[in-house]
Amino acid sequence: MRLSRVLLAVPAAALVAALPLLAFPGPASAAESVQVALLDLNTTGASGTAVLAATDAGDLKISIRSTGMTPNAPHAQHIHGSAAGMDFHCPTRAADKDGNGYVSTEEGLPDYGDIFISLTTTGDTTKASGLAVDRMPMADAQGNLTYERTIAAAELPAGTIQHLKDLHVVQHGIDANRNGRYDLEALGESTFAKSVGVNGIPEEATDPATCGMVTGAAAGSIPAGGVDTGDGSTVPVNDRSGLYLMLGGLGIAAAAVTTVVSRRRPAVVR
Ligand SMILES: [Cu+2]
Repeated sequence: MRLSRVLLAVPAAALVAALPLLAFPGPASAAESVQVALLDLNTTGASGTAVLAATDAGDLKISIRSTGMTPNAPHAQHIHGSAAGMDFHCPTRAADKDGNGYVSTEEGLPDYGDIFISLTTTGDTTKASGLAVDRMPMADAQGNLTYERTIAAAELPAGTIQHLKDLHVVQHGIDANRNGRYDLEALGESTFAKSVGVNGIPEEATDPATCGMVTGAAAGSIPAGGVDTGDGSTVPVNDRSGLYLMLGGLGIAAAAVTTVVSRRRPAVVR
């Protein structure tokens, strides 16, 4: 039985108690392990650390610990980029094309590239699960988010381990007006969701919170392909179908978030 399955099976209180011990067990015998500093992308105070460790069997173990995340809220998180080309990177504030003070999902896409792996807690990890927030990690009442999962080699996109350097981690979901939830008050509807015809999704739920690039000597290959020009041409329209599906899922999940939160809160507070 995999560790992740075991974790899901234990009581929530025990899980919370065990997480500090389990979050960063170290690279051990990993063939390759890289640490990623997750930096605050939208000045919300969120930050964190991710460790991507390739096992001898070619699996990828991902460990993430973040703070300053929207409390009691799900955070869609992904490995963005490509193993086939383009030197994607985390966006800077210059990516805020509409000047609303926040880099949105679609404003960041030309920089950080499309979803490469969805860092869900269970089940599918492809782009199709990019905004399956019912399977994304929840931040606790203090805004701490801990995530641990090993994705089997067979489930990884081709070239993942060899191209770790071309990839980076993005966590989504911000609370711009710090009222403790995703809503429409601060930033209105998600412009990205609206651009694909989905209305009513809070911008706060989709805006990226943190981004971290894989760096260092053990980070795999030299980036393949050319440097992204930032004009969006590296994100073909037909590649956004997955995101569209995810946003549909987010719409459903957004309605369920309040229920989920109220159900989880007692376990978290305790
Ligand atoms: Cu993402």
